Amino acid sequence: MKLAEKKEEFERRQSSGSGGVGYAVEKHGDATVALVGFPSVGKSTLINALTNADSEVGAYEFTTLEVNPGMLQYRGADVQILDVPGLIEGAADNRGGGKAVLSVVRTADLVVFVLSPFEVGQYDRLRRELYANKVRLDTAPPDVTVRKTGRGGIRVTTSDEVSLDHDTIRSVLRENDVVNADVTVRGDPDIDELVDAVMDNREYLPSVVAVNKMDLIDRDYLPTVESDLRERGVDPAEAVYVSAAEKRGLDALRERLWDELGLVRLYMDKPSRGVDYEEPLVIREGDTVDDALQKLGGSFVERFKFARVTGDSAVHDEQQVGRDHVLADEDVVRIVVRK
Ligand SMILES: Nc1nc2c(ncn2[C@@H]2O[C@H](COP(=O)(O)OP(=O)(O)OP(=O)(O)O)[C@@H](O)[C@H]2O)c(=O)[nH]1
Ligand SMILES: [Mg+2]
Repeated sequence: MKLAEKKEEFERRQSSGSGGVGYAVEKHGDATVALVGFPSVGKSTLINALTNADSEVGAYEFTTLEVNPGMLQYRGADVQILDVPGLIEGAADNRGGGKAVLSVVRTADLVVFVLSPFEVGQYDRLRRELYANKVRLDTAPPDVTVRKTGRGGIRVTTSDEVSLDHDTIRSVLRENDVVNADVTVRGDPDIDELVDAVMDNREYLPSVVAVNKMDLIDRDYLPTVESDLRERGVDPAEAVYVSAAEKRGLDALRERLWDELGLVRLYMDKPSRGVDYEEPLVIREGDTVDDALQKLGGSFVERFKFARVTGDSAVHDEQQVGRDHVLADEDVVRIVVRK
């Protein structure tokens, strides 16, 4: 596409009112990571360096107008990475077609903020857009259960740490159309978090900060970047510094993505074929034998008798476990099925 056409396309999207175009993104692989950043911070350059993707790179803004997926093969897992169009302030109100981009981001398992060392302040603005699009980052869902009942009003139970009083809790719930319910609140949510708990359309995602274009800065500019990060609540030691153009820092970034995704590799011990260390079955932290069976598909779910597990989740080698057993990374698992 020519630059002029791009501009036109961008303006068309700007004015296309609510919703705008949607992106059909098929989820592939074991987990999905979205690269989020302002235009021209180097998202496409980064996905090209990390994966097999071939996403257009341009020295002007809004080079990417589609969602481009790439696959990162790492430690036996397939991690899908999404290069999305640049976000700008007002994206959640659909500026620059931002709404469609944000809805793709919502489906990811991890958000990577891509920043330029000269514009670290974009971080706050990106987080605000995601917040407005009901994405909650780096926080666990509030510990609130709402069980709707037929009548009897709102009955509230709170644990000791809760600072909201019962009347406030009741009125927040009523404002959100909960009339009759048994409500249990634990922890110490504020009002916004309580609202989040009542609405079931919030996405809770972890995030990573990647500062790209590090090749452009001098050593003595680094403290500025670090203090800019600190000012925004990002521990500089937690950020990953890369140069997508020069392919530097990419190993650290891959490792960081891996850690944040919390994937669990299972080496399946297949009858008469031995243990498959090449292509692990990949599940999530906290997943059970049952989740592994679901992922295996076929008749494993119905015919399951027990599993034998060797590894960190087992108390001894070849431990016999049932469906509810929580598995650990690099467990060796043999599934025993009924004939
Ligand atoms: N020096 C340097 N330039 C980079 C780096 N990464 C990307 N660039 C340049 O920055 C410009 C924008 O890169 P893109 O990858 O197209 O940026 P983008 O974030 O995908 O931009 P949009 O698609 O418009 O949102 C291009 O000229 C790239 O060559 C880097 O690590 N160092
Ligand atoms: Mg791009």
